[in-house]
Amino acid sequence: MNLFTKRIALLLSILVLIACNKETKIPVLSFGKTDLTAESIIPKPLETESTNQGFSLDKHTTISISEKTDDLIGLVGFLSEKIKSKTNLDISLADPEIFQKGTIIYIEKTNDLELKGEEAYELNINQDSLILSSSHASGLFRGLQTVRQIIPEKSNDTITTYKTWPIPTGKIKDKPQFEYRGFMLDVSRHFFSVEDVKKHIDLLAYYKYNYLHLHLSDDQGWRIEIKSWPLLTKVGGSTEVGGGSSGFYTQEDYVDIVNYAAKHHITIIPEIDMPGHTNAASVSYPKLNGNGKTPELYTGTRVGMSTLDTRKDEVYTFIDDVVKEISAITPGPYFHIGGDESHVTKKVDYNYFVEKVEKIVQQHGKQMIGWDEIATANISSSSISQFWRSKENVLLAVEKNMKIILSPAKKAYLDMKYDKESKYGLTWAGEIPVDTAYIWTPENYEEIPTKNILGIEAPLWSETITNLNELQYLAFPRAIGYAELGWSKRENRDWEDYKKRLANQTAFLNRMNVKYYPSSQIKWQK
Ligand code: TNX
Repeated sequence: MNLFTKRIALLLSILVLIACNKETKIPVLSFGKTDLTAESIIPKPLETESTNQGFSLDKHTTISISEKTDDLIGLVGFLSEKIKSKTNLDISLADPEIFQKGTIIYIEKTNDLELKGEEAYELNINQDSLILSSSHASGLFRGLQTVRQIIPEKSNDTITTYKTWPIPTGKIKDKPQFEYRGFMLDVSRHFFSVEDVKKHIDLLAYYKYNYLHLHLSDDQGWRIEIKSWPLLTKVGGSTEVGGGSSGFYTQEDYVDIVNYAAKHHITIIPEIDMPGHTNAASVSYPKLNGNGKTPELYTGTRVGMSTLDTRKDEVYTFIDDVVKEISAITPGPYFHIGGDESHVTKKVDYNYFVEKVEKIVQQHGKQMIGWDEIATANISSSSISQFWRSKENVLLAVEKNMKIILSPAKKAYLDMKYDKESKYGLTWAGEIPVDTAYIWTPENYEEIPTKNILGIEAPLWSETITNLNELQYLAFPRAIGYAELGWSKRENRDWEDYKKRLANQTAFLNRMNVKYYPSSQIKWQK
């Protein structure tokens, strides 16, 4: 190219640029009357107001952010991926230099919100902009789940020449009532792979869970690599309920889960159950054993027959190593020591043990959680009691000014059968149909003062389930209800209203290939 043609080319490109700049906004599309308050959002937001118009999500929509930090860029990636999988639209981060002619999703970090708290968020949806605001990435992440839930399943193909997904306009102000909304998965009785756990995390995130408690050891299996005690997984992780070979997480696997959960603003809580539920540990290292029998691998489902030797120094060296190695790869604040059903540990030995282990956990920088029995020991108010069965124990914890996680078996145990038709599950705490799981008030349970309640957790013990489909059968739909109990205020919860919103989850659950229990209490939408 000579100088003259170069000049012409330059001039032409400037002309093209000017022409582009003259490009105007696409006029807002007008949809029929919408109603944001009628959307099937779960958990139900704190406050919702409708303005009855539509924001068009379509091929011209772009996303903008208030700051170019890794946090926010990560959120944009998450949202684009989810929009793509629901609508097949490619929506990405807008270049601020370039004029945006379509609707805009704006994700903003700001301290100017009326609602306080890291998980609080606001959504302002207008015809041409959808603005999501929070003071923290976790609030933005929770808000994005709401956005995902209000994108229509089907596009509107009649309003213009291209497909549009009209989102109802209005305003949502939202925050959780409890800071702790947990799910527990027992990977000991039956092992679940890293891939399965990740798939489960995807679902928990959609319903705004923020903790995943992994029950990593029990009589039947030790499931996490401890480098200084290698036989734990080699021997103790070799089988499971019903026999056959099983598995365990290497520390790398565990870190992979922790990081995947963190991307979904979910914190992992590791549990090593002790001094009971320790047969797998004692088979691996018989010197730990305290029940006087020769330990052998166990593939049955009885409980309460094993114990560590609570009066042996080596046992505490062992626990120190285990807590140290796991704590080092656990960014969250908690370490769960189990502590349940130690039927063959003398009461005095049990209390002595829990007091010593509490110190070990604290030395490794973690806060101790234990099942409700731990409150019989002389422990600090910073430790947390998880209520599963004994009101007496939980009131002891309240006396000690401890915080309580509510998992009452007769209401919140996901391993209980739904009803007579249930294929999997146990019945010792009763049958828990979908309505029973939902209709109770954690904010006012037994005589526990509300101020002591950290939140709720739904445990899924795995004696009767062996794979992801079976896990999902027991977990869904009940886990969706527990998400709402943890997040939404009592005055916003109503079974009749919830039932309809739950029925509308089918499209999502089917898209995610979730094998939920199709309870006849719900009129599932086809
Ligand atoms: C009781 S709940 C247990 C578990 C069993 C579960 C079965 C608790 C702290 N201990 O070891 O798996 O019942 O429902």
